[in-house]
Amino acid sequence: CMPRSPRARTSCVSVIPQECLNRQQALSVVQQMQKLLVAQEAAHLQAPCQAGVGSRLAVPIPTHACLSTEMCPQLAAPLNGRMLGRSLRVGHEVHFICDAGFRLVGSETRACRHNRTWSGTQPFCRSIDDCSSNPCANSGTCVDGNQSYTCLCPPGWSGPSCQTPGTLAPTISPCPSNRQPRCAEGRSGSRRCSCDTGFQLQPGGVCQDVDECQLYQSNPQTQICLHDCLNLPGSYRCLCPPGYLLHADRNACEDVNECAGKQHNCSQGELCINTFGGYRCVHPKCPPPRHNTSYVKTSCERNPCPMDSRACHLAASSISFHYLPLQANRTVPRVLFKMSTTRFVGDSLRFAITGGRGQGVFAVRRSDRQTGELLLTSPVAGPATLEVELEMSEFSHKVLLGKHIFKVTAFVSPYVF
Ligand SMILES: [Ca+2]
Ligand SMILES: [Ca+2]
Repeated sequence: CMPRSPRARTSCVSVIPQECLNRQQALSVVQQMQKLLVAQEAAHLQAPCQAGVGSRLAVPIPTHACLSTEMCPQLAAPLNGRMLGRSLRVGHEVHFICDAGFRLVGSETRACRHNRTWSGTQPFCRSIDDCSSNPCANSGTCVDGNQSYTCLCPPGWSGPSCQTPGTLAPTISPCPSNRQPRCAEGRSGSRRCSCDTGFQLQPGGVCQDVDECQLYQSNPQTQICLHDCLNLPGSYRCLCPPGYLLHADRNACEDVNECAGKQHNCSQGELCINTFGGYRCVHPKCPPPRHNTSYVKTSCERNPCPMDSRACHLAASSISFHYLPLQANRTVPRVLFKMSTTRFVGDSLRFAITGGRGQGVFAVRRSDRQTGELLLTSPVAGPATLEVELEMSEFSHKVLLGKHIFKVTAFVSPYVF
């Protein structure tokens, strides 16, 4: 019942939490309904015997329902929803409901007809589009989540709705943080007052909002939000930086996969690489032809060498590109990447770092006879882009048979998530 849109929050729609059903209450109502329905059905199914011998039931049961043992085909509950009612007999009904965050499209109720077919059509549950109200200001991009949305803000704007100029600064809610308590007179004439959840009774007799952010957020042991916390009257809300969605647990931040959701602006020839908190457009390129050596444009495999070209035989037989998204300050040592050969004909493999700008934090080592691995050896504070070039050389009786080059790029997030 908290206003979902931050704009609604600033316009101060006062919703008293007690008037609304929380998740547990709503679930309990649904369960009660289900029980009622099962009980009714059971009564209905027993009725034919009584009706058949001249029952004196006050409510007449239609003959076809009493006598019919004919059934309709089994129905399935919709994905992200449930089916209430289990009887498939003629004259019976089943009902469909969707989970929170979804709305039903199609028939809410279906009845088993005389011709043993169901009325209506099979419904399905469609996710409620949280972006339909265009909640992001200043040309922010809205990303639909599970009962929530995230605004991806353009440069110069931040905040949950891209309404804050500059860096992320929680908006100060103009809603009053004080409320009147609810009081009742006791028999002895004593007066007892209490406050809504999220408020605390003050000596002056008013209910004052508990600032959960101030109380818990500054201490890593009690931190309630993974990133930022916004205090609200009676509650609080966790905020995530642009490029992240608030997780369903309401306190963690989840990276938005812009590449999967087509929320990127990479051009046709570019590859979209999802990173923590963003994405990159990359364009891996094979080396241009040189010294009788050329590479297949699409896979960077070396073309066959002219017989007499020593330079070509010494050049790498393949060059591959690898992009690794990484969170900031990961614990080390950490294996980032493994390399091996499928066509091992020599007697030994050697692995080495041969270039790149991130050698200081990387190391290579052999993990088994045919595999080498790239290790991160010290934590990296983001944001950073680290590049490293690795070489795997294959030898037979100390004679070089061939070598493969791996160009690895790590995109490190500004955050630890
Ligand atoms: Ca609060
Ligand atoms: Ca991302």
